[in-house]
Amino acid sequence: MSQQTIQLYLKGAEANQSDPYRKGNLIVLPEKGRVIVSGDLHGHRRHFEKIVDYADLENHPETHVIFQEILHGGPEDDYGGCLSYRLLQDAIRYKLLYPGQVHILLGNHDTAVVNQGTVMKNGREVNVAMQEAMKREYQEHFGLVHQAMVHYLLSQPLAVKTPNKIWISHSLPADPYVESFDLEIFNRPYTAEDTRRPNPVYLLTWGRHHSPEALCRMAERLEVDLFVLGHQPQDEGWAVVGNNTIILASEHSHGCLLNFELERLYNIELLSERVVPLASIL
Ligand SMILES: [Mn+2]
Repeated sequence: MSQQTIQLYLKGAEANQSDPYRKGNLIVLPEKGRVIVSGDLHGHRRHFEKIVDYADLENHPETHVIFQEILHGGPEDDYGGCLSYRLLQDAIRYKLLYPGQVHILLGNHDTAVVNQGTVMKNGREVNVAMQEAMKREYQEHFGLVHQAMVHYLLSQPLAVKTPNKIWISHSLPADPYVESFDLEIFNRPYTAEDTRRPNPVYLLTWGRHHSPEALCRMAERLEVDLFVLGHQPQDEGWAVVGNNTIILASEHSHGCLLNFELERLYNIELLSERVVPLASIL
């Protein structure tokens, strides 16, 4: 059982590194096809399943599905331990079935797992709670399972870039860091150290409250027109920020996904029309 789990994480890491669209830490998507983007899932299995059904990858070989922030939240064991690591494992299995079509991005909760820190969600500590559940499940093998999980998390790409100039990442550096943010992080292998404050992966995944001006400047620096982000909770499931950014959330009953084509040009209005409430998918 523990051996299989360790193997799953190692195979998932290999699949991330050998993703046919991976260039450095980016996924650079091709000229043609469809993209389905999930916002934060935080253990929401039903929405994960809906996205999998909606994408129907088996019958749509040119469709790509992007996930982020799968951990921390959702079902608990009898002792209040967080079981979201099981949803991540299922997402890795999905990637292994469709390695060139499923792309799972690094989120800040992943960095909390890497650094074994505490992290709060809705007023509750979730990272130690997840470790406790994993200890109950994997017993004396917990250390090796956790190590394999960290290895997997650090293999994840940081962002997706499309030919029609849309950038998808968990977040972006907050306003004070927009100018100084080191874009080399997308080209060189990143390490656990990079996920710690104030290093670039930390800035990328933890940034919040971006001004419209900062989002414009970041778009210039990254040579894109539009951003699709997660990370910041959205009661309505999505929101537009400034004139170039959509923030998605997929972790609650108003959760949404985004569904767009790679061969079309979008502005923020046209892209907003491609937001789909998960409740509308039966
Ligand atoms: Mn987040």
